[in-house]
Amino acid sequence: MKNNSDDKNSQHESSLSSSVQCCGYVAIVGRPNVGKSTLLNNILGMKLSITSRKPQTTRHQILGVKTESNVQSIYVDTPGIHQRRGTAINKYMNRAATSVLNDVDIILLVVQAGQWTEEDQLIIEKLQTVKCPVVLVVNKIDKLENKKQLLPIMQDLSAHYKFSEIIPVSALNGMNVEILEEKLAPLLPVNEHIYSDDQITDRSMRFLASEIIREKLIRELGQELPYTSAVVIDKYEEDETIVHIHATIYVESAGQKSIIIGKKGARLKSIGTHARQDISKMVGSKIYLNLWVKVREGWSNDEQALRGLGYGE
Ligand SMILES: Nc1nc2c(ncn2[C@@H]2O[C@H](COP(=O)(O)OP(=O)(O)OP(=O)(O)O)[C@@H](O)[C@H]2O)c(=O)[nH]1
Ligand SMILES: [Mg+2]
Repeated sequence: MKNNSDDKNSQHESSLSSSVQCCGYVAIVGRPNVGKSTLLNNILGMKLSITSRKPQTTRHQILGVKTESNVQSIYVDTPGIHQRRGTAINKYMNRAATSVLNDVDIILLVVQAGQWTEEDQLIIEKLQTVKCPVVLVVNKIDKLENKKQLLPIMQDLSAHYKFSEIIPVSALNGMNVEILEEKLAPLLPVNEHIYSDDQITDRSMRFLASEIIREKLIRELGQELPYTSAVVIDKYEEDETIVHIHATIYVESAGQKSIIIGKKGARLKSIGTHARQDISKMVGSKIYLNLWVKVREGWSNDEQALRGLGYGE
């Protein structure tokens, strides 16, 4: 992933204002629910990565590309690094997050203002061996009742690691996000752009559609849903006027299946309606969406089943 370009960095100062191209990878890491995906979406100015109030929403690395004149930033949203039960899906998610640490040009460590936890500390320990600059993003500052709290919070945080910058932001309302981007640009290496200027992600519409369905599932079910559900797209076919999508939601028990389907199918219908609206907005055409729910016992702790459901390395 990383651009091998240390030798080119001397050209960097002049490059930001010249025609020399800069391009690099920026990992967005942090414990679950601190606002990593919301930050990526705010930077891109569009909804690419799914978000929710529930921790452990993001399960895969999601690449979001932003190109502005000669600077291309390739952001990598990651699952929240956590200490929960060691099931195969949890291990997969932690691997997907930590594997980027030694393979990018900049790391954004996202924390929540005023809420330093053991999981944040765990990530600091993982950062001890990284060579690239680490920028601390102190998110959700809109939630601070007293803005005077911010300075002491930032001072305390600076003791945890030698961060190259500490930037307070609100990923939700965009406060300071542009300032964050301005701080990142000079840290990107001189390198040719990897993606074309209009490309936003390397993920397929098929993948993004499955993520949207999963988001609606999480949002619709809230606390009732254990994070043992997965969405697989069985069919994705476009014709001139409509995209036909058949998808299956896999859960681990008959009880979970009936919760998702709801009374007379009302819940599944609502999940489908919301998903269809968002997928239609993303694809820019009409969507026919057919959703099924199936039970596959124990999939979340079964490496082979996980791969079958799209959680492969
Ligand atoms: N008030 C406030 N809420 C925020 C902010 N950023 C994110 N949130 C909310 O925090 C929750 C979690 O946001 P996500 O972006 O899904 O968090 P994440 O770090 O990607 O979470 P995982 O993918 O589970 O690791 C959502 O309800 C967001 O709306 C912020 O700046 N201010
Ligand atoms: Mg996320």
